Amino acid sequence: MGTRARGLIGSGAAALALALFAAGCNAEPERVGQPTNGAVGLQPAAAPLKEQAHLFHDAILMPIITFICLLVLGLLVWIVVRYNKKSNPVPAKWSHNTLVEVIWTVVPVLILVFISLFSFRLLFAYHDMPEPDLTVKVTGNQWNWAYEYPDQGVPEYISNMLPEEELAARGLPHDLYRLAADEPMVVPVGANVRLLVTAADVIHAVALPAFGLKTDAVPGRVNETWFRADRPGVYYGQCSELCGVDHAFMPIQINVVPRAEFAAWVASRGGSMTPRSAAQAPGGTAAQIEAGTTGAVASRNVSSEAMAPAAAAPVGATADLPEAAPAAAPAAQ
Ligand SMILES: [Cu+2]
Repeated sequence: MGTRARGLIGSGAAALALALFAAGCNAEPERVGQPTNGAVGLQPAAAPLKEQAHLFHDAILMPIITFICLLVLGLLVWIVVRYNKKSNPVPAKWSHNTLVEVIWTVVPVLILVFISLFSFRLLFAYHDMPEPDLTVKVTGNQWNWAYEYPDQGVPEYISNMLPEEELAARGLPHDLYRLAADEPMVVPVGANVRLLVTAADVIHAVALPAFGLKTDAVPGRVNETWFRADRPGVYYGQCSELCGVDHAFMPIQINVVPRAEFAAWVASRGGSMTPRSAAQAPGGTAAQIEAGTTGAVASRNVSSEAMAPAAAAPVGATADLPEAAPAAAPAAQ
């Protein structure tokens, strides 16, 4: 086969691939809270952190990546055309050029520093959680998730994947297989939700693309993250740390509902919207859950009044302390 014929076949294949790619992009309208068949790019944002992540990806990373790819491609084509054996029969003999080496070292450093400015801003946005309106304790198990609302007194419940046959029974599309759960996490719209994430056996990870969530669930440790869902809806994510044979079967479903509906849901679970004290909450308050760990978050958001007496008290003297004090005791030991 001649070079020309091969070239024609090559460009034909490229055009076909492009057409298929474009057709795939427009296969169906983009969905919020779940993947879209054939779509390319990030899922639509439904929370401020994800919006910032989109901005970072679309406005900073993609232009830089595209520019670098085109630049390298251009250089490559130039070298191939201009310096092949036919066009350049007598090659140059030099092997170093200090100026060029300085440029290709300094310019990438400047590009990385530029990216890092925006990257750190996003990282700080994740770290600087606003005052939480709600705390949900999330525990990864082989192979399901457990959710608990310590401040509302909603005891821990297990969220399992909805079996394939159950989807049709509930009138859900088959696309939601391995995304839909039988007992979702429920949160009110517009609330700052703090997630305290841990695991009971091996490492799992909470990931929900529409909110920009991804946090490891590590046994013996509590990791903290947050989100605020801007609009009601049903949002889907999955465990994102290979955790065993059923790793692909432990989805995360978060239902974002109006506040009144959330209050009704809490009541249906035997909880109450009035925050409970340490003594009343069945599994301890959010502060207790945090204080019970030795991880980095152990002292965050635990009030100083709660921490101080426990730190000073000898072991066994906790009975005389204010109600919240036992919460801090494990952290002080
Ligand atoms: Cu997993």
